[in-house]
Amino acid sequence: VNPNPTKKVQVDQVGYAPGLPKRATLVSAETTPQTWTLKDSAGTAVASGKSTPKGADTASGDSVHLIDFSSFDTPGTGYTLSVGADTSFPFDISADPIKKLRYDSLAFFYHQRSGTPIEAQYVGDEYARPAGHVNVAPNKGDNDVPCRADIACGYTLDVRGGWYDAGDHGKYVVNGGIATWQLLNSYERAVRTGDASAFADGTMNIPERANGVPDLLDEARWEADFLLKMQAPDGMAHHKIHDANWTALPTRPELDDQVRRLSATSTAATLNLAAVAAQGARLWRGIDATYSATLLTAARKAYTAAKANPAKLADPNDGTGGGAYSDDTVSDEFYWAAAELYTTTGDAAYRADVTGSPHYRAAGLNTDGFSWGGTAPLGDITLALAPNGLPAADIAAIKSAFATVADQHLAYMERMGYATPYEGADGYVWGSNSTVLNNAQVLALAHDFTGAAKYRDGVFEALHYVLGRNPLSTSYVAGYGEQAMRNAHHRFWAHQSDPTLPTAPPGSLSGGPNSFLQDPVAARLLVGCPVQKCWVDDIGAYSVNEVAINWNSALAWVTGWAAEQVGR
Ligand code: 9MR
Repeated sequence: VNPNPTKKVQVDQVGYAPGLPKRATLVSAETTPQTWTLKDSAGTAVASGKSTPKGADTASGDSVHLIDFSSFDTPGTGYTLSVGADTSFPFDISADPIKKLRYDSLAFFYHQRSGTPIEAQYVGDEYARPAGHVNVAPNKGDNDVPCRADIACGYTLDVRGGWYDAGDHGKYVVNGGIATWQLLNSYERAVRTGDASAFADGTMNIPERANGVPDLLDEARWEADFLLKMQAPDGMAHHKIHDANWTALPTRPELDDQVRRLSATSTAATLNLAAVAAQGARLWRGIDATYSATLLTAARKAYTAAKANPAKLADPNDGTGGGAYSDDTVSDEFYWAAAELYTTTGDAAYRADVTGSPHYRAAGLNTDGFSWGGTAPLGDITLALAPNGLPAADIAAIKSAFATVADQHLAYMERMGYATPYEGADGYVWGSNSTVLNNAQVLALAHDFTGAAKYRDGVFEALHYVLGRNPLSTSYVAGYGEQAMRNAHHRFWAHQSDPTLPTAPPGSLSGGPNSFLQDPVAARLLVGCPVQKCWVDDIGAYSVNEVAINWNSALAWVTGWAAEQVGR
């Protein structure tokens, strides 16, 4: 069924960092410890030991043993682990791959830019393409977009730019919001830890690489500018803009001939704009004061408009030509936006909305973490990270909630065959790899707040899962690992549909196992799958193998954090 053959010895196919725990999983029904051998690239045995039988593992359906080879710590490439006749994929003991992935995961966003040519000098010939959606035939363009007929807002908007959300050509304010926030949060955290030089001008391959501004801010601004353009005259933000009908695979962005349409404004989109614009206002304050002021004005206006329209929900059935991104609970978006506005301005009114929110002090933080539809923890993270005037005891309570939830993750990870901060007792959702990585961010913050090594080790366990220590012996990050995702659901990186087009570029993250089988390919191939095996590397399997900006932003945040830990 799955074109990717599986191994009996499952390792992170990319690398284990020196000085940190190194674990692998053996698939075996034996009830007694098995002898494992670590070999170097010449095939010489350099270490050996015994596995620990763990029995049947629920998430994978495998009978497993744990292999712990932490005591071997000699950097090198091309190591393998063997048990009997079974040998793992090769891997490095090195911090270098994670330092590289920090940048490749960010490069994804330049690839996804709309409204501008993607130039070979930044991405290489195979990924270069003309600008999409700038009104060059057959494109209809995002220059002058009317509202959908059933809304008839009475104006058109120029909403060129931004990032395409995923494998489609839609651009969604809800989702653009969390993705931009996560990149900006990575930067804001790095400023506080002294690691901001990692994102300095000239660190990324983008057109703005010599403009005197940190490159991560430049990339985030590409989307922040789009979010600003989605603001209606009344201060509300349009929920999304996308094609009138779904296009076929493949469809190059510049050849998309569908009519483009704005959906109605929504409270959730408006609060995403308010939150990100307020966050951006404080980050650009000392870098571009004019832009900072523009962002803050837009954020205040959006927040006011959302309070006047507190329950304007996006239509959950509006899924033709683009995703719905509907969300029936917006108290979390209100909290997030108020937290960003209060942190940036110190205004009493925003403070009252923060402290009066049911989400205050990470009240609802749990092992579900955060996502595009659940954004309260983003407000908590900002309040815990950036100086503000809230009582020290309340900030301490937020930080301790992160440690409490991180301990819950570690407790079940201890029991899992393929340890990852997503137990999946109720299944794995669409984009499960982002759940894993967002929960890894919770673990990382617990480490930041407490200094406890166990949380750091949990973050690296999550990365090992994503990079190949999983029951499918697959790295979910393209270009990383011997058997890595290639055939992402994407209209341009559609090599599987058209061999003249490229595969997914290095550093792009597959959505990952989704046990609800929500596309025809998954429904045909994956019936009965244990949750961690509900995945296939097929371009048609969009509910398991798409890429998306809010997933790569999670990968970028976590790899940036991990690279900092191992000393870049
Ligand atoms: O990530 C989204 C996931 O949480 C939803 O369950 C799913 C179905 O509504 O949509 C996902 O987002 C997709 C969006 O709707 C359209 N662009 C591609 C996104 C990633 O698959």
